[in-house]
Amino acid sequence: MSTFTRPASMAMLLVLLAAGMVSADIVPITSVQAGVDKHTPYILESITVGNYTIAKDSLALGTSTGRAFIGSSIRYADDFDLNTVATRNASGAWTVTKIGGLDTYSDTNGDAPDFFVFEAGMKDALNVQAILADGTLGKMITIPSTAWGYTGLHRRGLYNGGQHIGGLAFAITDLLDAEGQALASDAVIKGLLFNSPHVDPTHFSAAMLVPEPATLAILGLGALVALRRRS
Ligand SMILES: [Ca+2]
Ligand SMILES: [Ca+2]
Repeated sequence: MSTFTRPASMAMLLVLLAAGMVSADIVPITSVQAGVDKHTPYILESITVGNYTIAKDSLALGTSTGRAFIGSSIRYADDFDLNTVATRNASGAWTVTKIGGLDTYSDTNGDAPDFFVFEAGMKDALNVQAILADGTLGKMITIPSTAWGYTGLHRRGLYNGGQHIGGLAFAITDLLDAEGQALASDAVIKGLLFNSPHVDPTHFSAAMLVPEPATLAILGLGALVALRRRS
């Protein structure tokens, strides 16, 4: 009997480990502020994930490349309108780099999620790889289609018309390096590669907290004081 139970419990342990690896901080987006009275355009104002809310001011867009269906463009993922969709049909990989216009991206908000993705239909799994600082790829993680959280909005228009728009969030530490180890919280990456040929993105952004002008002024004042003291 033990010959049967041991492989079975090993298999269960592996399943639990695998599940823990991909779902630790990958969470549905629980609500959004976008558009007025659910009318288009659905201009995103803020995203809420559990008890964390991030405003548009702290969200940076990236530059998307990849294929989308004729009449739709992958760059529609790079605006704040949740109704613009990049319709995709076995379109291959979708890459996002130049987040916030910068060559590299790193965490700015501690344990809070860093990346926010929205999709029309909420039925597509999301396979994600980090594009590491040296341009190589990290190991892929698969986010199941059950991770999408419903925004309460549905896509209006020709492509994906009527489909529910869902969102999910994850952190840089959910991504893996080339050996399959989770990235450190201070990891520096170039961007993300979504190896999901059918996912229909309506928006992608990343948390990028910039110091407020008041903070900058205080920092500037501090530097000035330090210089005066030195002279
Ligand atoms: Ca973070
Ligand atoms: Ca879809």
